[in-house]
Amino acid sequence: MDSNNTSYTPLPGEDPSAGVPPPTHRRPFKVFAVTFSSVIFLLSLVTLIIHQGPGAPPNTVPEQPHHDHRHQQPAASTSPEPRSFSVPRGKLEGVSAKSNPYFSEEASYNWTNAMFSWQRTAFHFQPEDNWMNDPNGPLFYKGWYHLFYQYNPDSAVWGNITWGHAVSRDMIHWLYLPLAMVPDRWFDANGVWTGSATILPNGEIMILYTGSTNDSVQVQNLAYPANLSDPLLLDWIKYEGNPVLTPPSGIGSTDFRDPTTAWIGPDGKWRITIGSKINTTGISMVYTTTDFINYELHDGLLHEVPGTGMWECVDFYPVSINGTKGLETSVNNDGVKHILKASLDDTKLDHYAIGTYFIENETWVPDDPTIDVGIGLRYDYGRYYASKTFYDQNKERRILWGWINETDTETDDLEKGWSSLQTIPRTVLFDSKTGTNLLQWPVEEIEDLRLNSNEFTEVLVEAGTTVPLDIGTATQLDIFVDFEIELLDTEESVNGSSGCGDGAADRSTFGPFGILALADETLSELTPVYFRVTNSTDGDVTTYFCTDESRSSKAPEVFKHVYGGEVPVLDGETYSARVLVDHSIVESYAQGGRTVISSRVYPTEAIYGAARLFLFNNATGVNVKATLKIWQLNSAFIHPFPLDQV
Ligand code: DQQ
Repeated sequence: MDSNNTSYTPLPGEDPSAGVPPPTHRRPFKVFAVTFSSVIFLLSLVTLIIHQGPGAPPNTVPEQPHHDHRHQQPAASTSPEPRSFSVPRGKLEGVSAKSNPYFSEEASYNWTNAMFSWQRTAFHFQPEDNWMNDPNGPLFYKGWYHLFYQYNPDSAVWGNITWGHAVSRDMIHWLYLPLAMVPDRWFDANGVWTGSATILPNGEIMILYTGSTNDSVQVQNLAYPANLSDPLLLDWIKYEGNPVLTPPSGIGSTDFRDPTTAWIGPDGKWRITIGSKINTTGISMVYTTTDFINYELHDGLLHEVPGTGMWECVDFYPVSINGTKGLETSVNNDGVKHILKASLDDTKLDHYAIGTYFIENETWVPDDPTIDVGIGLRYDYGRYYASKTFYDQNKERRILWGWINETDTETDDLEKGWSSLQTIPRTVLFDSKTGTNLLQWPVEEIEDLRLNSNEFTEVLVEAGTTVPLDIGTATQLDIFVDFEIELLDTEESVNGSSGCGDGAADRSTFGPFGILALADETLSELTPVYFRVTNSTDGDVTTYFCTDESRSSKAPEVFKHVYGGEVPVLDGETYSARVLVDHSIVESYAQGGRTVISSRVYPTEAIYGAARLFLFNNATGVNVKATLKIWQLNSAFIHPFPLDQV
């Protein structure tokens, strides 16, 4: 990127002479925001709140031009047809990386440094620069949360994979440490790939990770801390006898990766599971060990699902059926269910299912085979992959990490100099009210970032209108919103299409209604997060929670999707959402975390002080009343660890 780029037109409220704010040190533009928002709010009252009769309310989210066709949810690209593709990096090596093809020869949008800089997040974990993918071996040790991650120290694209390392006291503010492991042995010469940590009862820590060997065979390796008295766990020793596991007979040499955290049975043996495939059936194998060096492969599989392809980053853990605390990985009794998660290499989606673990024959059986692993529930219906949980013994909770890839092009990533982030760590609990899904929720520590807040009570959003929310700048937010719906006197009663429709502009009787995040004042860019309620003639009501990226950016090369999934709304519940806005990520939780969507968006105008927040209601048959509490969020402190001062 040319740092002297002159094509950039300063945004309202942005002082071009002030330069670009440093990526990890943003503060809300408070003074500007108050003035700007007040003016815009008054203008908006005149121009934007449109009242019409219930018969023909206007469409508050303009439709896309006809050529920009979108498919039904969950995910459909709205980008122009790509003209030149290359094989995504990593695929040839039997592993996933950036899944979108990139435009090798096409000019990208005329991005400015200020636009690129704005895209960097303020409170999501990102390395200082370059490429990151899967979270690895998360653990809590001697007062520090440790996060390792798949990291290319040389470039903003996948390759030369090492283990990056950072520590935190609260999983929000992070300190980068030196690389934990690099590909320096024959058994990981082509990459130190994904793995998990197990803390043994005697305090030892075992890390099992996949190495891609000098011959690109996937093997499992053991590593352990050089010095257990070091709370930072700076140095790691790779076991001299590595690899401890090679692909068993019948398993492809590039289809054997990502060992889980181990759990121990009453027989004193540890178990791990590793994902693979046989033809197109996704599988998970179980190994037992007593010393993490010698292993026995169990006859039969923990589980398999035909047609789901290679299972990457399998995760397996118990959840309490009625409790409110997370469980250590080895807990197994009548009060628990077990979650099996696989990251599907073919679709790049993370699927989980709820079921029962039978340790006597090392099998797991789903509660409902129609929503088995890979064909039913997802952790996140947006851009999300390669997740991993760990048990946080510090606060007795299970924490879920997930990798959020970019949806721009590799070309843009190389210009920016970085790619990917991790979600806000989420607590995971079984939803005892529905009994059919997990609840994910941002860790409570994020609340320490809260600054000032605004509250709005029962704001009427009539069918076909938008309502601006006067909150100042809207790039770092923690939004809580509750919607109540009020039926209009209309002939319409049945909503024909299901799912998220064709995006937020696709009107139906009972939706969509929601918020417009990262919108500019003229609504030329916006990211709707919304509910869409559908019913049928026989009275079944289904609610979908969705995000529509199709108008999120004017940059044509950015991939844009309509994302979403079904969300249970129980009798007496309002339609509730929590939305974290952090520059280029909009992370949305419906009904207390039953359905979650992470969206990456790259606005060109709705940035810095021009980013605003609206309510919208594009239903034809209901008015909605919205009650909100919205906090501005501070930036997290994410910097190198001052090791020279220790
Ligand atoms: N990423 C790692 C693999 C894993 C994949 C390589 C999932 O171990 O299967 O970077 O994103």
